[in-house]
Amino acid sequence: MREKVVMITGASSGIGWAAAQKMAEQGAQLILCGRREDRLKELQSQLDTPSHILVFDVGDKQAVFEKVNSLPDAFSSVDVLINNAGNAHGLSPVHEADIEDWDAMIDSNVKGLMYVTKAVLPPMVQKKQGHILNIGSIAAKEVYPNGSVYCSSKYAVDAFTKGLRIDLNPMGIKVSAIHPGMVNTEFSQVRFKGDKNRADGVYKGLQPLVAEDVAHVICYMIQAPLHVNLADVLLLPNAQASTYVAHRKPS
Ligand code: 8X3
Repeated sequence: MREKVVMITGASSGIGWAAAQKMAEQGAQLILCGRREDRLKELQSQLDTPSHILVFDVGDKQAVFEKVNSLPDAFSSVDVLINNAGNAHGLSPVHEADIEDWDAMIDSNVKGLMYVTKAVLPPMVQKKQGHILNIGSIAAKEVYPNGSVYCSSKYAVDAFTKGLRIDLNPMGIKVSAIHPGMVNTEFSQVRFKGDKNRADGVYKGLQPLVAEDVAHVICYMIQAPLHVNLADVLLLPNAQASTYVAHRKPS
């Protein structure tokens, strides 16, 4: 990991933040991307390795390419891209859902992930080396009630990951995805628009993953030998068997 340039989108909170901390411990040089500059600066101040901040919204195509193309020389050739930015907005049946929520999810989870990947790829293709690691979800594997568009966005991430792996196979560029189940981050609060009670209810009676658990596995995936690709990792809390089945202790 030492000397590697690792770019993380959505680094201003949750899994992205924890991944940045873990990579820094391993000596990686980091490009911290997000929309909240103050949060990225706070993260940067805690890190003990060289880092560079890029403030942009992954769904803003022009900004993605401008920012990636503006990277200083020391950071301009990304070795590992962690496509983490994305979120869920709302949990409603199709006929009741807010169409703005759909746009937000498709723009960041799908189009944003694709834009950032395309922007970062040229030096990887030239070097014939690199690693793209996408943060998917159990929602990329199973569709659940009221999650049609969020699940669609994550199924798209899964399909894009598989297609990218095929396209980049001749160049030896690694492409993988990690699909977490329940992780206690800001995720549910964003999904339920700040309704903390509803968000807390998601994890009631069980021990969910925390961001550091996911970051730990991401680090492991990145540090696998060059000839090894942990291509498709489903990461669940032990209490969760599927999107439908989770063992909760009565309160
Ligand atoms: C987050 C996991 O089950 O809420 O992607 O969709 S879930």
